[in-house]
Amino acid sequence: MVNRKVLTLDEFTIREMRAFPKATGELAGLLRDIGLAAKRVNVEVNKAGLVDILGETGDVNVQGEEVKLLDVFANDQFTRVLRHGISCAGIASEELDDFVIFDNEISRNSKYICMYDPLDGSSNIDVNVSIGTIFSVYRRVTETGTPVTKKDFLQAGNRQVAAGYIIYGSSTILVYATKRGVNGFTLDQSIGEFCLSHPNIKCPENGKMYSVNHGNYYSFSEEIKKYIECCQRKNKTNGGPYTQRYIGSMVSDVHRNLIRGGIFLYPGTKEKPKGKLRLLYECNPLAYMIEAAGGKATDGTQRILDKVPTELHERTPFFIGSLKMMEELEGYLLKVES
Ligand code: AHM
Ligand code: MG
Repeated sequence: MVNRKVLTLDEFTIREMRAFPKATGELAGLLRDIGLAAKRVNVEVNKAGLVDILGETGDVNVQGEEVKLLDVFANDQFTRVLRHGISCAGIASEELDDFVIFDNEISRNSKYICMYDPLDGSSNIDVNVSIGTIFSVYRRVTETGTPVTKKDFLQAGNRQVAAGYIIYGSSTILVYATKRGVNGFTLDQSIGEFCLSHPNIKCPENGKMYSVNHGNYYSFSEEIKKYIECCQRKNKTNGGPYTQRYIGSMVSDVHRNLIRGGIFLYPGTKEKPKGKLRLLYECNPLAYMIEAAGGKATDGTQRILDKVPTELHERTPFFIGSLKMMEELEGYLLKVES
């Protein structure tokens, strides 16, 4: 029997839209499209162990079908669904060198653009560890009716209209934020709908978990090393030592920290001062979400959302998490060694 107390993603976004008398429904449509693409990716992620979908792009599987890497498949699904939807004028993806213009009558007249990392945590794909899609939505700055340009994509994160992620894990969950708050929807596989399961998510002010790649320890700055030692020490004021958790899929690490409280760090190293993570596809959407939930995200010197990007695939050091833990980290980052 269907539980009518449970709101589906569509019902929820339409209700939210009604709070804005001038809303056209385009954002609700865009989120519905993202939900649809996510369901398709979910199906493939779930059967990744059964069919040979992990081979090289271009291989032919036993059914004689062309095999696609899951991240290529995910990118294709999101791009295709948004191209055929009515709410998106163009996209940029971590998988593609350049942005894509949806140059048809309906798309040209759409007011939103979308950016995504179609499958974050790619090193975990073939070992059954949670992976996810991260997305972000902006209002275009060019005139509707014309093709989108690079300017539409190189906007600061503080101009996001919505951002979210889908995690294909022990269950599949879609979490998205607007300025009205952060809400999570778990996929009910039996009816194929995302259902509201985590309403109004708030990130705990404090937490006990820290996530960092310890393998990079000797390449970190002295400030970061000192902060990590602080995480490991017994400490009455912060409840330390903290517990270390690092999945290697940032989207899953940040999701856990969002729900339970915690901090995630991907600092720059001596060899790679800007670190590994991409500002537009990974850091901005997660920063927008954590702020909407009461947390904080910086690059070590400034708020992530205030960074003005100059290129699509720009990287940035990234620190994100519970407010008090971020403040504690900042105390260390300001202590510059002489
Ligand atoms: P990806 O988009 O290719 O998966 O790369 C991003 C991922 C993050 O999800 C994760 O936190 C990080 O890379 C792990 O990198 P490392 O192995 O250097 O710690
Ligand atoms: Mg990624």
